[in-house]
Amino acid sequence: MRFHGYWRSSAAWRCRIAFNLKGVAPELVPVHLTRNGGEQKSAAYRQVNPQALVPALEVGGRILTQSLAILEWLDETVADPPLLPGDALDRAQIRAFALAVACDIHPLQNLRVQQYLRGELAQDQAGVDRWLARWLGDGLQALEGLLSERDVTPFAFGDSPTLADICLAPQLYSADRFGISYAHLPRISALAESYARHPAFVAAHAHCQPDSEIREGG
Ligand SMILES: N[C@@H](CCC(=O)N[C@@H](CS)C(=O)NCC(=O)O)C(=O)O
Repeated sequence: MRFHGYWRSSAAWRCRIAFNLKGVAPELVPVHLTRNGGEQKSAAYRQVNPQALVPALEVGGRILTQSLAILEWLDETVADPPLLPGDALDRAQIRAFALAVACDIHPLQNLRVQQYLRGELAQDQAGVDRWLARWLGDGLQALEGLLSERDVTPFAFGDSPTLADICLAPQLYSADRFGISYAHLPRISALAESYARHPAFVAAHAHCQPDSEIREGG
């Protein structure tokens, strides 16, 4: 199995958490998202993923793209621990939370979107920061709301991590990186503490990856 990823990619990070939880260790193929204009845009990488995005997973002579598709494939092929536990209603709520991050929040902060804001739309850093604060801020507030009826547990949907946590953890790193505070959101803040303690999440952290340009604590 070969995994095409980048240390700071939150979509690749989702997969890394799941690989760690499931005890799977694919070979890493680093794709540098900014060097030489972005290796993801090279002709060679577009053969792997025509979307020019990471992650991509080579497995069984095929290529899987889209982190959530990779995560569901992994969950279907390595049962324990389940990423989508519970009954059909539980699983729908976990998916909804994960999709809120992956479909509605993350795409608005993606590298190519920020590059477009800075380039074609000629926004300065203050303009980009306003964009990120608006969409990431609103998104995190909504995630807190999605959990508001639930008991406080170590993870978003119970005692063990699910697809929801896998999507949220890297998103919180991005929030920190872009200066978007979630200190006023008690459930999201408590989840951040759970992730900081869980070995699978710690090992998946951007700064712990072999291609990282920032070392732990850096
Ligand atoms: N929906 C995709 C998103 C993938 C994605 O946006 N990847 C980012 C890194 S997190 C990327 O490759 N960005 C490159 C770019 O914007 O040029 C997934 O979940 O896999």
